[in-house]
Amino acid sequence: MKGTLITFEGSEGSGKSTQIELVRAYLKRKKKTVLFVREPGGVKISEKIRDVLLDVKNTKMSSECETLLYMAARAQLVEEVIAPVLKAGKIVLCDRFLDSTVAYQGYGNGVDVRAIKSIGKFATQTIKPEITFFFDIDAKKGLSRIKGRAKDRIERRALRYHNRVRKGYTEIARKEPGRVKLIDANQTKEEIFAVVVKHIDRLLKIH
Ligand code: T5A
Repeated sequence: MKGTLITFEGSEGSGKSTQIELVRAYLKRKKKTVLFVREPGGVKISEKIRDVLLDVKNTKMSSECETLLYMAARAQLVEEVIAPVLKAGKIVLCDRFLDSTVAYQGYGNGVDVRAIKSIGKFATQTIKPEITFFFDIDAKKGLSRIKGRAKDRIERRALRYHNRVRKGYTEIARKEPGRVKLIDANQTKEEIFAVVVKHIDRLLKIH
């Protein structure tokens, strides 16, 4: 792949969407062509799967079904958008990717992580991010940042679930320090962006 995939990860309220917006605006100023997508979603079929996944009425969804639906949404997004855009040599910013399934369904829900990685290779066509930002925040603090919003099916889960998700992300970052940049999300938006932009500049050779 000629292009560059950059992913943004973190638990609820970690501020990754905020940072993506800042990165998008920054790269636009630098005259870079950037495509932004989110997971689950980003294309019509995947947005429909997103509705099923996040619907609070789907209380009976099994962990296996949940895992496969996240993967199905990802497979469609990769095929329709991510793979062709990367082949064309462009930059893709993705709000969540395979690491989310490892953290939320694997560490959070106890689904076999090896199975997730194996199905993940199939769903992503073995595409991996060049760099992944993991915005690390205490789960309780993150949830308090979004307490004014209507909670979706995943956000409604108990604090101990969100603590396991955070632990999962920490493990992912520990195992792949070259790709995954652990960033303390307990700083101001500007302080966090200053760290992020240094990595972006180095990766994309922006001077
Ligand atoms: N999921 C997803 C899985 O379980 N498995 C998977 O494989 C995938 C792909 C998606 C849900 O699906 C789950 C994870 C999620 O639960 P979503 O609606 O897309 O749901 O939600 P999120 O991805 O969690 O994204 P959000 O936009 O809701 O939250 P963010 O990105 O964490 O946070 P953000 O930037 O919106 O900020 C939250 C609040 O904090 C403030 C912001 O202004 C905002 O009010 N804020 C800060 N406040 C203080 N200091 C800072 N530094 C701040 N930065 C932001």
